[in-house]
Amino acid sequence: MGNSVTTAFSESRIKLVNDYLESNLLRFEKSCSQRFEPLIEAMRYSLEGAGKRLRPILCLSAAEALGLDPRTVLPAACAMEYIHTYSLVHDDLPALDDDDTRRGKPSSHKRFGEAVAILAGDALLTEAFGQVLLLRESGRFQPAQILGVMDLLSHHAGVRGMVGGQLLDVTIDTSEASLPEIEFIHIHKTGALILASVLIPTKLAPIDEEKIQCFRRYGEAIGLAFQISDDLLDSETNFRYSRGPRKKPKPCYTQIMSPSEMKQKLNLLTDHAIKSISSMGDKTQNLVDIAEFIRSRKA
Ligand code: GRG
Repeated sequence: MGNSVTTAFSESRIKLVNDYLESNLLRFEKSCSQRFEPLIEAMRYSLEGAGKRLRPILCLSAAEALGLDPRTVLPAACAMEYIHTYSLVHDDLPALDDDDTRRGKPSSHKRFGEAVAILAGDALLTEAFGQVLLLRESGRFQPAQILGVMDLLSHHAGVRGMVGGQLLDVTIDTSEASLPEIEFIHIHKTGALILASVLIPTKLAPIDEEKIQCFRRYGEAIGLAFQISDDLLDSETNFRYSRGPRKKPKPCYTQIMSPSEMKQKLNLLTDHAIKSISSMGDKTQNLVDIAEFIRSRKA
């Protein structure tokens, strides 16, 4: 990586993540029966494409802010991309959102059929935990630290995090949704994985509780800010409507806030995120850049 990697979303940093993702797919190909190739092809298909790599980039940037070599946390950063990608594959299925496209191309079930798409999602989720175990390869981390990362991932991706939030997203009666309810859903459905990406390095470096809380406040604020920016982008294109079995609008900020109120909230959350890490010095610059990216993103 050398000194060329200076900004959060620089080409070389995205390449670092993409190369690592690809190297692990090649590992699977080498270590499993050729008969499982179609599964790896479907995993690769969904991992590739126009993904921003927000979660791995957050993890690398948080590691940097703590003085860790970002390369040492790549396995956990890529585990976050695995979990995020599985959630997109499953969310696109006819039983959920029934979306035909994802990351600029046909969604997984459109390309491979529902059965393979479900299994590719299952494989990405399961292998994410295998990826975390690869943290041991740098020789820098203790088993207890790696277990801490596992604990964080299961907490934020499962019942207490993204999957719990997704349950509410698909079952809530949106006509009665209040702001606290919509935020509760977003904090879990979208925010939890973003927060976990920021918190992973705190499990891998000596760090006091006060600093952990700074990272937590930052991660919570950008998690919600990201969802607001997503809803804002959607409101500029089309109203968010599920074609899936719900056949009704998804819970989103657009239902209860005007675009200018949403922009105001997005600004407040972004400012709060940046302030939360302001006492930690210039190693946090990439985290600041990511918050600014979320504030003004156009895609
Ligand atoms: C199916 C268990 C399960 C969960 C699905 C994340 C999610 C939960 C569904 C996706 C629906 C959605 C569009 C949510 C809005 C926020 C979001 C996560 C957008 C997609 O994330 P990006 O913009 O995607 O980071 P890329 O492709 O850039 O990685």
